[in-house]
Amino acid sequence: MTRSTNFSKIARLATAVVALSGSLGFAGPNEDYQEHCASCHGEDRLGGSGPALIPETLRKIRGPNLAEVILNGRVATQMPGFSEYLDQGGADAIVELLQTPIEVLPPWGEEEINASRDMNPDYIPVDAPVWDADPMNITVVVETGDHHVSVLDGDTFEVLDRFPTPFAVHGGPKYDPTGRYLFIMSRDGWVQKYDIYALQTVGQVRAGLNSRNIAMSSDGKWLAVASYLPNMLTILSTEDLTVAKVQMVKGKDGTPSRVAAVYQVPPRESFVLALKDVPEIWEIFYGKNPPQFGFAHDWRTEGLAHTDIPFPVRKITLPDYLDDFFFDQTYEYIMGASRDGAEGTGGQVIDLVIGHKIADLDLPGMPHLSSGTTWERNGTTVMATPHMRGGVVSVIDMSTWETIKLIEAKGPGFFVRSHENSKYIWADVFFGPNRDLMHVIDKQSLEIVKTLQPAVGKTVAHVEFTKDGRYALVSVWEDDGAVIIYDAETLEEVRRLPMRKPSGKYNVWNKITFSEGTSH
Ligand code: DHE
Repeated sequence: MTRSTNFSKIARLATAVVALSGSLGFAGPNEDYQEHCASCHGEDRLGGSGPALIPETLRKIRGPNLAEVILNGRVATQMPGFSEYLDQGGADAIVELLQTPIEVLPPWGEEEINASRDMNPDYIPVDAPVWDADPMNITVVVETGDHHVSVLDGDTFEVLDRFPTPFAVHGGPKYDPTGRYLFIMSRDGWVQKYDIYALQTVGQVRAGLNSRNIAMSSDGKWLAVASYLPNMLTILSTEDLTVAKVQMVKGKDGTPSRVAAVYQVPPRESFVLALKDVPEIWEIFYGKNPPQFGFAHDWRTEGLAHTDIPFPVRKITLPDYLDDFFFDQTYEYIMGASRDGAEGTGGQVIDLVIGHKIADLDLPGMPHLSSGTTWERNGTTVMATPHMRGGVVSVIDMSTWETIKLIEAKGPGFFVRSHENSKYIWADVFFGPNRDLMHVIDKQSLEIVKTLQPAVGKTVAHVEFTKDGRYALVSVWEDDGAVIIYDAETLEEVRRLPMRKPSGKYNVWNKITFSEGTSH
């Protein structure tokens, strides 16, 4: 990739420039930043060949760790150490600067996004996979430890490829509907397209400056990118990563809003946006015949037909903020909650067809709805969601929207996962002293049947299944971590694959067939 090539050149150049200018000591954080960091991370801290250094993207790395990276570099990346030129005080002062929000953002619209496109000149498309595995049982593993993705054969668990990604990937990568192309997004707004058949990166583009997640259209033509900075949704052509539309987001009263997340709604051929700063959700249609419900009036007043307007917008006003969603399997109902909500503020159910709230949800402790899972129980569909505060997993009856059970867990969790062919749901305990535990819960009795402790003292989280649900893949979420493969029936460990801080895992079949057990 040209980006990493440029990156290493620039990093070496930056180091050389600093070396030539001699030891600079502590000149003040702004001067030190420009001297040592700007050539890779941008004069404005919004990134260049290196990632953006702004609080929004650095929040995961605590102050002392950041100073350590500045002084000693980051192993297995292009980031060199600067201890020769900076003392601890100088590094600490730069950290303080990096943790200060940027007041004025540079323009980042269609022109800038298109100009950032970086297509791989060495990419050669292939007619068929260059490997021998079942294309529907490929699973990708995001390794956040050194910013790579591993491509696994879901039958043999052989690693077919391991390729570099942009810095700090977040949210689920998305497959196109054939399962051939993978799209990955970093918190810096970079979107990478990877061809699984050819095991090659096709290219990348910076669709936002600080982004949240991506969603694929059901026809595979469009990729929507939700961003905090700027407040916008970018719609890219999946073919060549060019911009199809930049939709700035302002609530009905003109308040600008960050886009917390975007999801696809296949039956309606639309994307639905969770908004952080206004009590609205937006639906943006990409299909030829969008349903005729309550579109924003801007396109109607222009006197144009549906089909003349690319990506018409429908804005739904809500009684409360909703920035975390879960869709039922029909995609008619949205279960939503606000992440900023205090404990016990609950959530709402919105009927997307009529655009109204139809029920309240009784949910304690900051639910993480986008990580929920559904299944059939006693003739009705139920949904389980973890909570990021309070140690329970809530189970909700999706016909009455009532909470039917609070399953006591050993602490707050992040992800709950299952598969149609499994009788269990798996719930991690991501936060607190018991973060090395993983609960396995019976889908019918709603009782914990086993609590696994795969690596004592290490964070264990996020589960994905193989295509047939026979094996469950669990992350040991540490830099010297692993993906552990369990027999999903006997709950015995089958194999352990060493990985660098593996986070999410994503199976082609489970994703493109919208398995009820996993996120879409
Ligand atoms: Fe995530 C998915 C939001 C913090 C790892 N996370 C999602 C999604 C949303 C979201 C909206 C679903 C989108 C999708 O996959 O398309 N996450 C948020 C937050 O608001 C929150 C709490 C704070 C933030 O600053 O973003 C947050 N998330 C984290 C983390 O700290 C995690 C654990 C580590 C990290 O990488 O930052 C994390 N989030 C993940 C992962 C998924 C995810 C691995 C995809 C799960 C899946 O199976 O689909």
